[in-house]
Amino acid sequence: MPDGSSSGLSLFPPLAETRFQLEKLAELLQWKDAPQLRHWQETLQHAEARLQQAKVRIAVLGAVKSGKSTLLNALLGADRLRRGAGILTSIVTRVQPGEISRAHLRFKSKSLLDRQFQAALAFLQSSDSSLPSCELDHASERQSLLHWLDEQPVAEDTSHFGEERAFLRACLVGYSEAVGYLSNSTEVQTWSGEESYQHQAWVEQDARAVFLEDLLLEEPGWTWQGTEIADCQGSDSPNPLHFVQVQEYASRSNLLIYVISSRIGIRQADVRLLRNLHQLGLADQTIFVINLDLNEHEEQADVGRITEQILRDLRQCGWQQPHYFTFSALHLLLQRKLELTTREQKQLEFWQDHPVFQISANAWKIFQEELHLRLVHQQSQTLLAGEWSHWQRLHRQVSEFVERLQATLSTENLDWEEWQSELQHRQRYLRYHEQNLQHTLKGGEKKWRQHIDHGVRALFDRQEGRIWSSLERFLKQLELTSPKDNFSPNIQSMLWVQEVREQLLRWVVDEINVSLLPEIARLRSEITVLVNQAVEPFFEVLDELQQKEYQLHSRLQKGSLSSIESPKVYWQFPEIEPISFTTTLAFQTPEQLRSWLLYGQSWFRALWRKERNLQREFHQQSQRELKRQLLENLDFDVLNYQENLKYRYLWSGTQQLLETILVCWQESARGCQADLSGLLGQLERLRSERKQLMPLLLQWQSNWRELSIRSLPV
Ligand SMILES: Nc1nc2c(ncn2[C@@H]2O[C@H](COP(=O)(O)OP(=O)(O)OP(=O)(O)O)[C@@H](O)[C@H]2O)c(=O)[nH]1
Ligand SMILES: [Mg+2]
Repeated sequence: MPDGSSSGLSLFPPLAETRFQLEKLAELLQWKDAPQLRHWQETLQHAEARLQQAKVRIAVLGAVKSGKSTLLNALLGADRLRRGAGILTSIVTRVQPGEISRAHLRFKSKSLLDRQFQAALAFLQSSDSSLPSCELDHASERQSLLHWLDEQPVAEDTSHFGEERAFLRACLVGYSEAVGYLSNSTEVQTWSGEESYQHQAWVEQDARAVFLEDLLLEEPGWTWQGTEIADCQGSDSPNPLHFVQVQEYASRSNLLIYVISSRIGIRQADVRLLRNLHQLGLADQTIFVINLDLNEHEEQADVGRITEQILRDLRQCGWQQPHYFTFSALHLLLQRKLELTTREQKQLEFWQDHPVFQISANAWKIFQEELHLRLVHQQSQTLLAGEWSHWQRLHRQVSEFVERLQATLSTENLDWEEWQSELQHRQRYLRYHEQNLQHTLKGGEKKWRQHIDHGVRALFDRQEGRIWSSLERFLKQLELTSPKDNFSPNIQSMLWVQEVREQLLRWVVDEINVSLLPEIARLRSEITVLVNQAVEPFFEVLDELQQKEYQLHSRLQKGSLSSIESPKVYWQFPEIEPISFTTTLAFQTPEQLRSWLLYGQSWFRALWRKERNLQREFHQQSQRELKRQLLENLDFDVLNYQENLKYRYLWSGTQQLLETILVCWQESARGCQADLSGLLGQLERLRSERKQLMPLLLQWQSNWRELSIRSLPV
């Protein structure tokens, strides 16, 4: 049964209610097409669209089978994410709130898939020239390759290409089912309602998961608006790229929930990931869930013992006083889930009188409260501060508008001329400031661009930058393993290529990303602060103007609305997917591999003719050549990454930020030119109705004021 204790977090500020109240006002005044009201409604729509993008992110992390998906399901109150034995989570599965269940699956583009497929094929071809070539869209070629893979005995020295074999197989087996979703661009497939369960089949089988690039679920059970929670791959997943995806998602998250199974405790892979999170500066954002396996622990003392052990291990990883919760995710899921299988029913009954039951239930409650607090805090303090001020301005403007209207309706002889001239004065004043704002943004662009340029250049400087010094250290320490006795130079070359690729990947994850990702975050926040500082005075102009007007006309008591302190203008860097250093790096393309392979073969022939110390020479020369090739590739890839980071991420984000700021300023400026001239035609009618209208307006005002008081930032 759902316990209903997860209270939802509403979008902050309360846009939907604001829209509702504005509609009500239009109704009261029977004035649906008033330009001023329409302007405010549009302002709200824009804010809503921006807030749809802005997300507080929560990453659920942990080892394989620690219960990550189970915990997420417990939070949703339904079995929405596939859970069970084996490595199921092959892709970061993101969950956002939605009115009904929806699954959005983004498929790889045809060209990306082809590239990956041909690269894997090139590896295998090196080991066996009888391997047929294959274009994925040729059914007969697929069939013969699959046949070859099934029939060919796996020789000892080719067993190293297990990963490539598995990938090729998955592509071949799943292709006919996936082909409908593949095209030249990335395709998004959406399943709604009952159909949305189909997504589970796509993530749990390799023959389908290989075609996927991204998976987003909308779930009514996830009620925290403006947030996203992600079920990440296990820290000990055998696929090294999974670790990268987890690292990258975690580094963008505001909160991390690390799940540790009480049955298993902390494993070696956890230690690596935990240290990594620490280095990324995410320690304070991490909370731990010790997932109790109720079948394993008969009594409380046992739980205590295990908890102690886990805490000791966490201290080793850098958490002196970890924030942790101890409960059984499966138990809570079964309690909340609506339809139970007979087995689940039995399990639940069996646990009914379990001595640890109460500890688990209490911890769950506190866990949810903690989650709520942290999310609200994140939303109000950082993410939405700018939007909050924007909304607050609109709120004040509408109040002012209604008060003016009331004044107009209750005065018999209104001095329109005075009113008009005041409005014109305001318009001139704001136009002047708008021009200034635009000048400031134009002038700032050059400075900010330079700031980004310097920052990125400092990171990637060949002499002094951290990235190259780290890459050079990598190249220096790189040692190829000795060749096998019965080596075939073809296979040996490919094995070395693979070996180097894996080592490089690991190096980037453990040595480079841990400093690169925080540096990028720092650069992003520096730019954000600089831009905010530059535009702040312009928002102050708006606020001052309004404050003055507002105090003049306001009949509200001091101590209510006007005394509420708004947070400082704080516009956030927009949501753009960061560029991944790891996936930009070398040895991705089959061409590079092929050229290396050709090189290896010619070397072998040349050496063979000389017939001396073949193996050692081959080893040494290969190492030299591979390092040279790698360096060449790295030169190109790092430059490529650097440019993308600068232009496609930092600069493009800054431009978006500037656009948003300008639009918001203009919206607010227009909103405070509360132009009642459009009202002239309506005035006689409204005046004749004022006896009924005034009390209704008063009532409306009190609801309107209520909105603002309820939405105070925490
Ligand atoms: N007995 C018991 N089983 C549990 C508990 N939590 C999870 N399980 C089971 O353990 C299995 C693995 O749980 P998942 O939630 O799929 O684990 P995961 O961490 O998402 O695993 P991957 O996605 O493969 O990394 C599932 O069959 C769960 O039902 C628990 O507290 N007690
Ligand atoms: Mg899982």
